[in-house]
Amino acid sequence: MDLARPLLPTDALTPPPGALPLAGGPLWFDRAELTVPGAAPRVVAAADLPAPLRQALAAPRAPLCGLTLDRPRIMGILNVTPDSFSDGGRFLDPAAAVAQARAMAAAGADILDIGGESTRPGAAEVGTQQEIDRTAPVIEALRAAGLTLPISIDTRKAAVARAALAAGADMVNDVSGLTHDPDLAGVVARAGVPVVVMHMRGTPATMTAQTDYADVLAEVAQALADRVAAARAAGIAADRIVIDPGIGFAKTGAQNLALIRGLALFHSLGLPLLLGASRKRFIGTYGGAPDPAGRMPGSVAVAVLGAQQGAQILRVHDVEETRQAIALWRALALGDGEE
Ligand code: HH2
Repeated sequence: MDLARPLLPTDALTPPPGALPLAGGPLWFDRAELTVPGAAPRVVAAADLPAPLRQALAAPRAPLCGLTLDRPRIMGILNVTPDSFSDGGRFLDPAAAVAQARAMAAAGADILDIGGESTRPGAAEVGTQQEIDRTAPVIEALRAAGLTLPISIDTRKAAVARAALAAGADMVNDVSGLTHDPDLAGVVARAGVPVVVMHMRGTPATMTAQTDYADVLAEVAQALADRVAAARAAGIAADRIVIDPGIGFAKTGAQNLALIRGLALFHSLGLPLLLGASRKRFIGTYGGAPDPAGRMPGSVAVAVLGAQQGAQILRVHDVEETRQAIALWRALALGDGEE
């Protein structure tokens, strides 16, 4: 497929003539690196891009669960698990989970992502009933407590998604990109809810051995385009699909860097883009932070770089720190909130 990586300025205050908006938002580009199969990449003026690519890059994205996507939205992570790599065991008690969810909402989260199964490298699969028992009561309790924020269920399983949606969740986040459970796409389609389609290879237990890519950016983009086509064939509306390159899922540290550096390429698919890098291993590797709990500063830096490349959703553990950093980036780069 043809792909183009818009070259985004760090100072986006004044668009020059001929600039196109990125995804209908405040960022813009007037040049892009165009990759056509069989030819070397070349930088072209935005006006010289093939019309379908121009349209995909520039068109506004549909709102997600009522949230406009003309600015980066913060998805706060809540893992109701004993073994998640960063917050495992802290929120297994439903009361602790509810308190953490409310704290993230107060800190400025736009969406909460609730998961009952760790998908860290090497993790074993959790039984369906156990995953439901961990997540559905927490979602129910949050709704009973009056929390109105959109809630996403982080699961690979149709039955878990069904229970979460019945309990009050609004969207589904599947790290397997609708490949793990053949029934999940149908559940999403029938419910008419948004879904995050993430890229990975293999399973959390096997993925670390599947990092053989000739061109990680192009291959992940093509694989995501294939999964989006499958989702649409299963009846999921195009304006309900979010894509995610899956940082750390069947990727080496260097491949994670390449994906984040070239992140804007994924706007070629014409869909909202989610970046999930928070506290992951590569942040420890490049930031000299062996303990996941000490990776907040590097995670915030990566979130800002993701926002600069137009990622519409940032999936993070540290909501307040990320919100503050993004607010400063918006003030500096876009003049947002200037008096
Ligand atoms: N990463 C994790 C889990 N779910 N979903 C999306 N869409 N994108 C991601 O990058 C992503 C995700 C892994 O992180 P975490 O939830 O913190 O850990 P664990 O899987 O150990 O629970």
